[in-house]
Amino acid sequence: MTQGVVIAAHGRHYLADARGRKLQCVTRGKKSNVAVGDVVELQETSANQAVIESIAERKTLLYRSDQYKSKLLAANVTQLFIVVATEPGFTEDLVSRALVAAQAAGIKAHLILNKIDVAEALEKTRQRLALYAGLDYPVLEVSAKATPRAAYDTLMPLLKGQSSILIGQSGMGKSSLINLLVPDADIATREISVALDTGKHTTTFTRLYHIDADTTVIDSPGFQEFGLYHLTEGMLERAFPEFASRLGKCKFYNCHHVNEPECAVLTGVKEGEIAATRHALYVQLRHESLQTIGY
Ligand SMILES: Nc1nc2c(ncn2[C@@H]2O[C@H](COP(=O)(O)OP(=O)(O)OP(=O)(O)O)[C@@H](O)[C@H]2O)c(=O)[nH]1
Ligand SMILES: [Mg+2]
Ligand SMILES: [Zn+2]
Repeated sequence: MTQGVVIAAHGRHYLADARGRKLQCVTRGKKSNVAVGDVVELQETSANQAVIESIAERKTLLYRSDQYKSKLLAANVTQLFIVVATEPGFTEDLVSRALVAAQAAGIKAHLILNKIDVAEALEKTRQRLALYAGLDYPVLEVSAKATPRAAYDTLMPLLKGQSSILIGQSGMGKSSLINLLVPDADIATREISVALDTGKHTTTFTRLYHIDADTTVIDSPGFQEFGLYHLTEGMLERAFPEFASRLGKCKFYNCHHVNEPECAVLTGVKEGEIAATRHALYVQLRHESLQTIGY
């Protein structure tokens, strides 16, 4: 048996790194519960091919889900960077959902505001992000294009010694930032595009890069939806940091914080201490979590 780390996933095809050797992998049968970042036991079948026999216990698992199934984003990451940009515009709903996913997975989250060189959209974008800064999520301002050196200096100290993933909508600049942070990322990506038979400009598969022995960073394809059907009500209420000081203070011990009388969370919304948009998202996510079929 060979041990490896899954560094790329495209459908049910995987690429594993076994001490520098790249092995194309498949799972046995129809199982597809492997995530980039997983440590796996491999049975080599030919020169550069292997079967994934088992997955080591995960420290963390970040994933999305719809009503029917979950979609694994990455295993064993210690922190999440949500990349947004001045343009094209981003959806706050997706940012908040990603933050909830990180919180529920026990992963520290940061926001990166990229393309600050687009001056005309900068102030408006900062105002939209003030909500998250107010919740103590760090917001890092960079321009991968105009000031790459400064972007590197801002991000690299945060990445050091960590396993990070960059996520966000398409076109925000995740891959541009990865190319700054990882020497030869471009070449590595092209190699894998060939190996996994893709090859477009926009990122179509999740890919892990080693920066040094104890530092990794994952690039991921842009997403338009971030379902969180797998989260229970209890997980949801704890995934909103602005609810924390109010939990347990509602009139009813099993309060859902939706429309109950004397609800401490709803009081917070009414008094303006909890953003109405965030509470509305909580209500929506709770609704989704009750629709789940087959978990
Ligand atoms: N003006 C400006 N453009 C940028 C900056 N960073 C990236 N871009 C451009 O934004 C576009 C999208 O960048 P990518 O890095 O491919 O975005 P991505 O988030 O990886 O997109 P997907 O792979 O589709 O999810 C490209 O045309 C980049 O050249 C920046 O700092 N300023
Ligand atoms: Mg990309
Ligand atoms: Zn309540």
